[in-house]
Amino acid sequence: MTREREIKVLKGLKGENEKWTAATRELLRQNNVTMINLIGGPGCGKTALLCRLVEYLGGSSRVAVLEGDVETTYDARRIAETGIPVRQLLTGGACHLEARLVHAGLQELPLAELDFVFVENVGNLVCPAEFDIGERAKVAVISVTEGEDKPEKYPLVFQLAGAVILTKADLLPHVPFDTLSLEKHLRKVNPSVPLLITSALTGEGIREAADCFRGWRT
Ligand SMILES: Nc1nc2c(ncn2[C@@H]2O[C@H](COP(=O)(O)OP(=O)(O)OP(=O)(O)O)[C@@H](O)[C@H]2O)c(=O)[nH]1
Ligand SMILES: [Mg+2]
Repeated sequence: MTREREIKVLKGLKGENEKWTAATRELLRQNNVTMINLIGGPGCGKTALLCRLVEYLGGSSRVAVLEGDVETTYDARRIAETGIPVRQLLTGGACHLEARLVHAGLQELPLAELDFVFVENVGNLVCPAEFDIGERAKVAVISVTEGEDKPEKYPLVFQLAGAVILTKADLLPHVPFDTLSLEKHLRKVNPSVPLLITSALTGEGIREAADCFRGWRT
């Protein structure tokens, strides 16, 4: 006796994401734009870093930002104060940006007039790493108040990153954070990724970060 069975075939979220990732890569190629995906936990200093970076990169390169958040336009307003083009992308609850939303944001930027688009992903060290958005590179951002062990505890973003940026270095004299220990944990998951030590407050390391990103244009 045969019994009817309903089998649900769930097309992966990732499949849909890959379609938009490919479209974005083509769009960026046509316009010769380098897109960089900043990923880090809530409050690690992504927006502050971008505001400082714009000062250094802005002299020689044309830069825009896509700001990813669950809610609010606070960060887009902070970036807008620097005078560069910015669009706020709201996920309405999702813990990461998906390629389709990023693609829509890019369409609203003057791509033909740009060299770099920085995407500030939703504050989260896990989910954003799992979703490509068509970027040239991911950058893992971690602050000195988060603990040296994070690369081993949240390895994916550190494995995939083209650079790791340590932020808030001005706080090092005041917090029990050992940069050499961070590097040891990082090397266990990624032996060769550059580690850049920065402070948006003092400007330390921002020039080096800008130079690193300029190197990705060639
Ligand atoms: N001392 C110090 N504080 C910093 C630095 N960068 C950021 N902060 C502070 O850290 C807090 C969070 O900074 P944001 O730039 O908003 O961090 P974010 O990663 O963009 O935060 P979300 O977008 O909410 O995930 C703010 O109070 C900043 O003033 C820094 O280099 N040094
Ligand atoms: Mg921010």
